[in-house]
Amino acid sequence: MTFASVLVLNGPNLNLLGTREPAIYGSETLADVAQRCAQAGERLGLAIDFKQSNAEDRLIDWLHDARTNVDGIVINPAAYTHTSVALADALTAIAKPVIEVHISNAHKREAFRHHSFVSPIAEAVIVGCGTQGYVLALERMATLLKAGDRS
Ligand code: CA2
Repeated sequence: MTFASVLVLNGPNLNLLGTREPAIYGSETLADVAQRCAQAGERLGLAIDFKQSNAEDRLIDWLHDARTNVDGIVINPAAYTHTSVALADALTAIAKPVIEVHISNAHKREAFRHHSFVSPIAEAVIVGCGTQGYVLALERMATLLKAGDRS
């Protein structure tokens, strides 16, 4: 039984998760993360739509669809976090809560990863919690959507 729907959106190169750089991103694949999110969704009463694209325009089109299709958005914009005003504009156009997730702690890494165009739009930002960050984001999203508050 679900009470709300959440789009979990993943940006460029996250399809390579689990194949390289395990010291930074861990050893789970994106399919493993999708499964974790589906399980969390069942537990929390959220219908999860989990998607990934390497293409900025595709991510933006999905966000436009989300204006009418979903109640909240969890997004790991990957490198577009640091570069894309277009993605930030698309997120701004959606009057739904957004939670930003990063698997690694971007603030411990190169300076160019320290700025996010998405964070000013997000209700919350979860960084450096590994792939567990997605589950934490869904838990927070369930709280926000259930209570309709920001406590
Ligand atoms: O830590 C995160 O989740 C990031 O969003 C991941 C992005 C990076 O550009 C951000 O600064 C932080 C990179 C995703 C690429 O993921 C890969 C995973 C394994 C192998 C190669 C790439």
